[in-house]
Amino acid sequence: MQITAVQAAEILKAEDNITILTHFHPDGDTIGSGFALARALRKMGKKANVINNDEMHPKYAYIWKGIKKQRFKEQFVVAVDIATEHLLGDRIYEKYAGRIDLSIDHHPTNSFFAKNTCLEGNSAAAAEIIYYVIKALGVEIDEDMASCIYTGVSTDTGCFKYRNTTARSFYIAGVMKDLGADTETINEVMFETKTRGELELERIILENMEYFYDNKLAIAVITQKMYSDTGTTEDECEYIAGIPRQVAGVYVGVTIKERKNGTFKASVRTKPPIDAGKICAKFGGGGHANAAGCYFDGTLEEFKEKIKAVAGEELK
Ligand SMILES: [Mn+2]
Repeated sequence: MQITAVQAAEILKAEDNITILTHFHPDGDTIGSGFALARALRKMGKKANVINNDEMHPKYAYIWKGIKKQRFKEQFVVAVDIATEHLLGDRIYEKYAGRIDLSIDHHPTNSFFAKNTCLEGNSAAAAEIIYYVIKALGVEIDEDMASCIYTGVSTDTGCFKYRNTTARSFYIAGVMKDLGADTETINEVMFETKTRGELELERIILENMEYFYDNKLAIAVITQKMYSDTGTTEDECEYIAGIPRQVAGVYVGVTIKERKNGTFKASVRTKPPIDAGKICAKFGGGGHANAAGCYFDGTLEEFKEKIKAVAGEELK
């Protein structure tokens, strides 16, 4: 059933011994939302843990600072920032699929897998909804919770630069700042800091980037060898998908990544009026108007040629 943030809070008020699940390859929004909620529930005297399928990047460590796993017999399960159960990751999926009580999410593609779903498809981040849930719980938001929520909103909006950013995103960020969120440090860690390996990977990618159709299409390629040569991982380098579109005049920026199993994934970023989701749908993928993704089984050259052709149609 579709419910509001206030109704989600009413349900949570009546529950205890709560497990909060994040999505696999956890990002700032799913972790920030999960721990903000866990901190709020604990402040109410309830027991709550956040459980992840994959390890969380140490750059987010301030989010779980001071939080230790609690021992309890689980009675209620919440999923945050998760559109479908498969995004839980294999290990968590096996244990929790079919038994999630509450989903708090902002993906319009949410499959309503939970008993109750608090879905706001226009919300830039799940953390925005979490803010209203915590408010409705009646918990006073402390500095740590404020930093968690700010992290979710700022990372999912690319530091308030993406088109999903709304007045409400700025408003909530402002409230979090007032409540003590360490916005300077968070912005520096999330948006200003790169490892030498990441910069080296960027250099290799830029050297090999290809341009087509009067520079309206740019294609970058990342191979597994590039990750190993630079000591980087796919997870850390998600942001690289945004680089081809940064070039002035580029309407379609494509980043093709070789996966560990030898197949390929493309991240497509576009500027209006070009629809990234439409391009990726031709390959069985999907996403938003400005950012989407798809997979391909053939060779790199075949994939490049096909994407070039599909993008060419859109750019006509
Ligand atoms: Mn999100």
